Amino acid sequence: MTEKVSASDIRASFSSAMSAMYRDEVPAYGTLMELVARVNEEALASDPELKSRLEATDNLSRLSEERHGAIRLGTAAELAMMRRVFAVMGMYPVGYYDLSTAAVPVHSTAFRPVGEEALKRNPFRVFTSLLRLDLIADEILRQEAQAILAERQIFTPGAVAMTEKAEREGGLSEEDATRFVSEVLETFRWHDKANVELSMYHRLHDAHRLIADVVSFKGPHINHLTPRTLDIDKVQTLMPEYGIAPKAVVEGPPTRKCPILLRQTSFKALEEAVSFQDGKGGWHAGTHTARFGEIEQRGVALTPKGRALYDKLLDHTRKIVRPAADGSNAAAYETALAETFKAFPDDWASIRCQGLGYFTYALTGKAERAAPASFDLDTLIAEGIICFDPIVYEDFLPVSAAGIFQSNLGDGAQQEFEASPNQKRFETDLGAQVLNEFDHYASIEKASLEACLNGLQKRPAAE
Ligand code: OOG
Ligand code: NI
Repeated sequence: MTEKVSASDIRASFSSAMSAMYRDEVPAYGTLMELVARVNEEALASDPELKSRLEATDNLSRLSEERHGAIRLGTAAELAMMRRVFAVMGMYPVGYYDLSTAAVPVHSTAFRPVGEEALKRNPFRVFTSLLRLDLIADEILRQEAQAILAERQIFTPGAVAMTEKAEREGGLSEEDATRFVSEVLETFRWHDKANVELSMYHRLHDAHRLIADVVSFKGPHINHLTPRTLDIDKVQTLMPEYGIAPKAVVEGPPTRKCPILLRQTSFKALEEAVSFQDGKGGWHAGTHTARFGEIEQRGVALTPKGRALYDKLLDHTRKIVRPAADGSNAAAYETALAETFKAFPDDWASIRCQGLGYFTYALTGKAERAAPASFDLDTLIAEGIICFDPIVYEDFLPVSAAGIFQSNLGDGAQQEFEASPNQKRFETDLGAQVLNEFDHYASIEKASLEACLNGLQKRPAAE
C-alpha cells in the first residue's frame, strides 16, 4: 500500500496554492502580504518577550503561513459536498453564524483544523456561507435563482473522484493529493464569464448584491484571503502608503495591551470586468464587484463569561455610536469603543483569574527541582512553577463578519431582514453538526493543565 499524505499536509499545500492563485488574481493581496510581513517583523523585533512566548508555544512559525478565506455557496448540496472536500484536508465545521440580523441573507460556519497539533501545523480556515433564498421576498425571483443554481456544478469530476477515493481509502497518496489540490482549487477560481444574462444579473442585484454574487457565476470564487498581523493598527495606518484604501473602522475590540478575540479590517472590493450572456450565444461586457482584501489580528479565546462581557460592551458601544458605512463618525466610534472597553481587564493575570479567557499551562524550569508543597493552581503560578499562555481565538465574530460583508456590499440603503437564526436547518443542509468552539478551547486548556499536574506528581518529593 502506498503511504498516505496527512490531512494537515494536504491543507498546507492547498492553502499555499490558494494564496498563489489569489495573488495572481488580485495583486493588491500580494501588496498586503508584503506590508503584513514587514509589520510582523517589526512587532517581533520590538517585543522580544512576545517573540519568545510565540516560540515557546510553537506559534511563531505558523504566523507567516496563516490566512483565512471566504466563499458563499448557493445550495444545500454544495454545502454538503464542500464539507466532504474540506474533511480530506482536516478541516471541520466549527461554530454557527447567523447574519440575517445584520441585513445579510446568509448563515455560515468556519471550516478549520481542530486540535492543537493540526492548528500549529497549519491553521488555514474558510468562512463558508450558504445563501438564504428563503429571506428573499420576491417568490418568482427566488424560484428563478433556485433553477439557475440547480444547473451548475461547482466541483470538477476530478475533485469529486479524489474526495470519494480519500473517503474510501482513508486518505490520499502523494500523487492523488497533488491532483486533489489542483482539482479543488478550480472551485475557488474566479470566472469572468457569468452564468446569466445582464438583465437577470440586475434583477438579482436589485434583490440583494450578495444574491447576484452567488447566483450569477459558475462557482463560489474565493472573495478574500486574510493574512494575520501582530499589529493591526499599524497595518491600518500604513495601508494608504501602500496604495490601499482601508475601510473606516477596525472591527472587533479596541486596541489593547492584551489582545482578545479578533480585530479585522479590509479594503474595498474591486470592480472587475465580467461578460454576461446576451441570450444569442454571444457576450455582453459588464462589471461586478466581489473580491476584496482583509487583515486580522488574533487575541485570546474568551470563555462564555468573557464572551458575554465582550458582547455586552460592544452592544453598549454601538448604542452610543453606530459606525456609519461612509466612515463619517469613525473617530467618535473609536473613542466610545475604547472608553466602554475599560471595563474589560487588560492584563493576562486578571483575564485568567476572572475566568474570562482560555489559557494553556506549562511547567517552568523551577518545577525540575522538586515536587511542590501544594497542587493548587494559583499557588503554583504564584510560586513560578507553572506558567500560562493565552490560547489563540481561531474563530470569527458575527458582528465583525457583518461589518466586513457590509463594507463590501456598498454604502447604499441597507435592507432589513427578520432575525431568523436557523442552526438546525443549516446542519441538515451541511449533513453534520457544527462543533462548539467553546468546548474545543476548554478541552485544550484542560489537557495542558492535566499534563502539568501529571508532570509534577512524577517529581521527587521536596527535602
Ligand atoms: C465573509 C465575511 C466574513 C470574516 O472574516 O469575518 C469574514 C464574506 O464576505 O463572504 O470573512
Ligand atoms: Ni474574512
